[in-house]
Amino acid sequence: AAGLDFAQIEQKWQKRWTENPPISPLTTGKSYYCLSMFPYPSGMLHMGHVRVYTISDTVSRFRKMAGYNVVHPMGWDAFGLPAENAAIERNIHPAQWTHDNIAAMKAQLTGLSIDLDWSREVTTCDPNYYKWTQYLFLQFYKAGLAYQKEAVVNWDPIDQTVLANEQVDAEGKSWRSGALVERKKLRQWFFKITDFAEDLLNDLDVLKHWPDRVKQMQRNWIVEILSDVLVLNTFTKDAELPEEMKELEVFTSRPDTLYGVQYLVVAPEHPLVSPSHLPQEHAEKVLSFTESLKKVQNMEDAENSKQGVFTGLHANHPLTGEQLPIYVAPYVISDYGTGAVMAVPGHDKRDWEFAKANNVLKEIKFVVDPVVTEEGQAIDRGQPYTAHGVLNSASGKYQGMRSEDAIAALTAEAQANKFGEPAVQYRLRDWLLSRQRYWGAPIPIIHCPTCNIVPVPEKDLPVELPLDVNFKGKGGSPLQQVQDWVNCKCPKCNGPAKRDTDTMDTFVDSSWYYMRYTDPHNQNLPFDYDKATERLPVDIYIGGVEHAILHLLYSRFFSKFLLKKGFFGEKPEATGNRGEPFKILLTQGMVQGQTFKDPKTHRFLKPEEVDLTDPANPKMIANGETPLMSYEKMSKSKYNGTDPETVTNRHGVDPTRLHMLYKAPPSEVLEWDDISIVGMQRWLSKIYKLASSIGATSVIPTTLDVSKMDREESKIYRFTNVTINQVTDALSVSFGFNTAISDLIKLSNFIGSSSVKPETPAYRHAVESLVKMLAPMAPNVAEESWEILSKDKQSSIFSQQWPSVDQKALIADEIKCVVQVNGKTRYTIQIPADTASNQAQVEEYAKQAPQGEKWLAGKDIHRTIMAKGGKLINFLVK
Ligand code: ANZ
Ligand code: ZN
Repeated sequence: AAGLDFAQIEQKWQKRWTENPPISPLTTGKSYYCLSMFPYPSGMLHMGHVRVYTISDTVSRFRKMAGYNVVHPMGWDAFGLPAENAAIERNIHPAQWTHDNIAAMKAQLTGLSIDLDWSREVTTCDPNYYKWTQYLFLQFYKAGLAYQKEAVVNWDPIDQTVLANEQVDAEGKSWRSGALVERKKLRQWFFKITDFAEDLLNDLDVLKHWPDRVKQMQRNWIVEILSDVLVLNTFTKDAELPEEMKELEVFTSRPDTLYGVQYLVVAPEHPLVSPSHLPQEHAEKVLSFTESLKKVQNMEDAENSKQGVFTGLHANHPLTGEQLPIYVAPYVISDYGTGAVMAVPGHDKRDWEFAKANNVLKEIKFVVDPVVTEEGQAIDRGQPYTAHGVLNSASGKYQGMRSEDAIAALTAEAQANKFGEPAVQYRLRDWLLSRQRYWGAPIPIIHCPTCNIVPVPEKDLPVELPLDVNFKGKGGSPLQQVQDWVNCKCPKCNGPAKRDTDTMDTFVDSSWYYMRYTDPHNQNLPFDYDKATERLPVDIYIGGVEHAILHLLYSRFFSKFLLKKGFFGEKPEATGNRGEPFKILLTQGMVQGQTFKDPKTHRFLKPEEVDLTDPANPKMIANGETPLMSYEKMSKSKYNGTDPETVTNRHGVDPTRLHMLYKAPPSEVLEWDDISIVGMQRWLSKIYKLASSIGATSVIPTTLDVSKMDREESKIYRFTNVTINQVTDALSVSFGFNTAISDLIKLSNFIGSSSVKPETPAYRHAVESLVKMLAPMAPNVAEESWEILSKDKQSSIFSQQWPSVDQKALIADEIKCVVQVNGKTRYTIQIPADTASNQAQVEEYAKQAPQGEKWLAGKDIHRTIMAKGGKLINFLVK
């Protein structure tokens, strides 16, 4: 490629920056927290990483030059399944595997010239980090926000172990044993994130600088469509129900079927199902039924079963007053809706099956009919009619109404008569955080036969992972087999007890890492109050849209909780922020790879099967035919992956970074090919040449005065200022890095074709500003060029102040133009200087001016004469 030896320049500067980090100008006294999502240490950066870290590096370097005290940290989301798999498959300890990968990726990041604050590095699998993850778990526990309950898990019956969803294949089989995975109930730990559902929903409105799409995804995750919750009155002759039990809330999406309700069903876990509430003669039977369900191995079977028993309780139908029996059955799920349903066997399949199986009804009611029934054609009553339709004579005054209208009408009636209301249905479930796996932060809980659940005292944290474990053993988590770790003393009664052998979901680790970065070496607390308050919220968070839901939601939950608990405060600028952790969210689009397919067989072609000598005209090597070409998500099976190191070795780091930023705006898909990187290489060489051509001979006066410049100088000075204005906006507000680059290309072209003498301050100002603005995106070539431009050879471009805009130079250069009509001066106008030679344009300005209406509108202009270089224009009218 043309000119520069990129590899040599990169090595030179990466070495110097490491030995002697440039000192930022720090002129604003303000802090800026630039965060990119920390990677999983898989061992290799991929192109998506290159994109996200190039963006955050650009923002961070720009902010430093603009005088901010910037934090741009990096760390490792280092717990998780792949490390454990490596242990099983390759006999290498997860800790070793992880640390080797971190070392490799750290070198790769440095190789990409990403300027990171390594003194703040955090690694989630380091006991110094997970000690505080455990500490935070205990804070949630003490606040009643971490609790245990039974939950359904994927169970491998051969390996006797719990599987993550990702370990179950599409056919529902275990990735390891191949056994058909069962769904089994086990005691699991949960975070009560649902307590924060309302705040997590409403506070999305605080997030003015988040993409609407992400906010909508969060909204949809937290809350579902408005449905109707109807409240029905329960009553019983035999038992005295406490006040709060006298109303039974059912959740229904079909209020139009209200007249068809024939009984009610509650979930086995419903509070109504308690011996003290049930009539004596039923209590025993109900309890032995609910007990029997706890022993069920496969929950799906129970949910699908039609089993159930009568509770002995009744409720009044809110419209007909009819007494409806209340049943308990596992087909009603406890944590969905209100855990109780109004059963409409005529229109709901599950209710129908339950009624038939338990023989609970003499006759099934039908209240909704299909809209079009041909005369005389009988409706099939051998099955429930589940679709919307038209209400029949069984629905009283609603007869003839369509379901859609009846839903609204019955909801209104329920509201008016206070037996029901439309409600927000939270979709959000509590967060199941325990994992039956080794490579995670142990849950700091001890189970004692006498004291039950005992939190590990804070002074005993961290509960360290034992290193000597057998990964290939069968039956539960490897931790369960480490007897001398599992067996411990109860901190309360000192008796023999056992540690909880579950570890935490890795999303727990990543829900607070950005807080730890504010004070990563704190030995006494997760982070210091003042340090966190000073830095939070994060100013900009950059990462993949695949984390738009869970990671961001969990982080918001942690941040809100910790603010509430006083772990940090809100600095004055953050008032009203309501503990939101991330001010600006920039979700970067996917990097897609160039994909080739055989046009006949649609088989993916390997790189060695395609001839790319003429990149615009690919050929299949086998037969010379043109392959099908598309851009698709990079994957091994499509042979369309690109390895960052190969790209940077071939084309240079700076050209790769620029190409990445230039090809698409950050949030859009980037179709990666390296055909045009050569354009970036040439441009960088051109900038280097511009710098070389003026060297370090002259110095820019501290103030440049546009009014004292000659015409050409003022032109280049204005152009430079307009560019500074646009590029500054792109790097601080719009994040349109692609337009910033095209503005800089225009500036370099303008300089290249300008007739201004290189010795003039205006010319030097243009070149220096160009190089400074290039620096955040192409740091190596900018620094190399700066070494030439600067008299002080020790000074780094990253210690320079970001170019400021001279407002005077932004005002367009204008001249006064006298307008005459038939030789008589009538008015004057201001016109842009660079249009003064364009007669048609000046005529337009004159006509459009306010006085043009009076003097020129409707007149028959037969000739126009322009004189004095646009300073006078004479209209000859009849
Ligand atoms: C009466 C009815 C009549 C229903 C009808 C359906 C059809 P979606 O739309 O998926 O949210 N339901 C409510 N809570 C339940 C629970 N905890 N466990 C099991 N089922 C439950 O489902 C809402 C419907 O699912 C509700 O509307 C309720 O049955 C049932 F012709 O109420 B429906
Ligand atoms: Zn005890």
